[in-house]
Amino acid sequence: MGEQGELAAEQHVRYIVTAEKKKDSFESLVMEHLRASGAYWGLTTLDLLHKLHAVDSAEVVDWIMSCYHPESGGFGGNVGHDPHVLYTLSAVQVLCLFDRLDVLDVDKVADYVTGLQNEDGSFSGDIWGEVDTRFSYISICTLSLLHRLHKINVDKAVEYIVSCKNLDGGFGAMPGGESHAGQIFCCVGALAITGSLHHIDRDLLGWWLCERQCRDGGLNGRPEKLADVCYSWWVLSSLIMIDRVHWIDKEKLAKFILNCQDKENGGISDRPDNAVDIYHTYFGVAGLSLMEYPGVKPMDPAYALPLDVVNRIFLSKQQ
Ligand code: GRG
Repeated sequence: MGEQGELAAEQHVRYIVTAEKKKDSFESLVMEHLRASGAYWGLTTLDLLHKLHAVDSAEVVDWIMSCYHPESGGFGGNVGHDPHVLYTLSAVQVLCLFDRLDVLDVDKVADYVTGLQNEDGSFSGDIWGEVDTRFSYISICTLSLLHRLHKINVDKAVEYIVSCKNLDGGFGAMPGGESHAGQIFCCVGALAITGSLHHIDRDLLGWWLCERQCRDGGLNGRPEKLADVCYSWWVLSSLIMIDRVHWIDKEKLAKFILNCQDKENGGISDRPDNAVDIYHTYFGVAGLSLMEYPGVKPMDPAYALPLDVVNRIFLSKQQ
């Protein structure tokens, strides 16, 4: 592939809008079980590129609500799929993008999330009980966006996250779990939202995170692994939250992301010359947003939503 050049924003918008319509494609098949998250990735990318109006908001909101389970208060990843906190956050994030939280029974959704907190402060992802720091972040982020953080035991939630901190300054999926950039985003994000960042040794964690930059300029998720565009988000957002983002060579990282574009048909892949998908398209554009790339809206590193959307939620009247 030749020179990376600039962000092919128009092509990426076209790729996202048309990917949604290709119902029989390979991509829509692998996306079937996590379509609510796919909607969040695609729609946030459109918003970052100032093109959210390219989709029919009423249609999206109707579809999101068809994934809702009124008896539990949770959302499934697709119509007829079981509820899970991951898709509940994606649904709430999509509704935030369109400023349509009014369609929710906010307390019912908040009670679904609250009911998944365990005695030790951790969170399960659904009724089947898997515990992971991803679910701590997801629950805390969802409840905060709904102005319902007070419904959980925040002190216990924070205590559990801190118990997943490692000697290298990073965080894992559970106590003693290996540090991984994705889990670090979740733990740092949850601590940021709850005002608990003082539990982090910023220099130690910042050092571990900036060592994720590989020779090709891209970031990996843990030592000895290949760079992947998605870590541009997980690592940069964490570095921003602990105020150490200047330890990364932004120019080299931006080049790496831009080199992963399909400049003709749109979309971004995990690394140069691989097949594009909506997940890496989102995290590539989101990474560029965190580096203040021209023409891309700024993002909030903790809520993983455009900054203007987050400001609208927290500056508006409490529901
Ligand atoms: C709202 C942005 C947002 C997220 C919601 C689901 C979630 C919360 C966070 C997931 C964080 C996470 C664990 C990300 C990592 C995803 C990933 C690429 C895992 C791959 O792990 P390996 O071991 O890959 O297959 P490596 O790169 O380590 O070889």
